[in-house]
Amino acid sequence: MKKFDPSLYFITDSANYTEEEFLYRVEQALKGGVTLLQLREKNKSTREYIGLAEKVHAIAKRYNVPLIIDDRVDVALAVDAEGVHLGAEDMTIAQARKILGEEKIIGATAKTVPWALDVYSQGADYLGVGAIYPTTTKVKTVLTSTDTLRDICKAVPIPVNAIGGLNKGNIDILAGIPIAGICAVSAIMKADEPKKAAVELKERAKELNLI
Ligand code: TZP
Ligand code: MG
Repeated sequence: MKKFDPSLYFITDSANYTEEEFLYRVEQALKGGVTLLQLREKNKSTREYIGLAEKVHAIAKRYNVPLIIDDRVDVALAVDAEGVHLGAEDMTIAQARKILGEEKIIGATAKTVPWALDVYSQGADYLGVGAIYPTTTKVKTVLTSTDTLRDICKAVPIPVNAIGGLNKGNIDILAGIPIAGICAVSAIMKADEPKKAAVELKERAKELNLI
């Protein structure tokens, strides 16, 4: 069975960076203790997505951190990434599981308890739930209350991560909710020092007993 640690889940956004700067930031985040990494690209051609995924995967492997590809089962297969993350507009979890087999990690977005139960029953390995706070990252989403987040955590036996606008200054809102980890894009990606940002976010999450 695949093993993964979702406690500090860094989701990338390459927009506004040269490839060199982007890869540098990703590596710095890994140095800072990110435990799971998602490559999230919305505007690249398939070939560009695969090209970047190969480079990111090579770096992630050096830190023993699994690489999850957003949206695209084909891209994940092409680079032999450790998994995919799928939302409401992507292939279903059941379809992806059929294609990828049992060893790959399949993450799902869920914003309600019935939705969480549905994707869990289809074979999802973890859930991303949010947005907890408004986000500046380009995404089609709505806010999810911390009550719903708590209910989802209690409803499914798989790891549940909180996502959306989270940073070291506001994750205290999650205290006492049995999440498995924190997902962050901007708090790490756009930080002056992504390594320091990852270290500090992890420290704060630990202080609050979130991870
Ligand atoms: N799904 C819900 S919110 C979000 C996604 C992909 C973006 C989170 O980005 P940030 O910058 O951590 O708010
Ligand atoms: Mg998606």
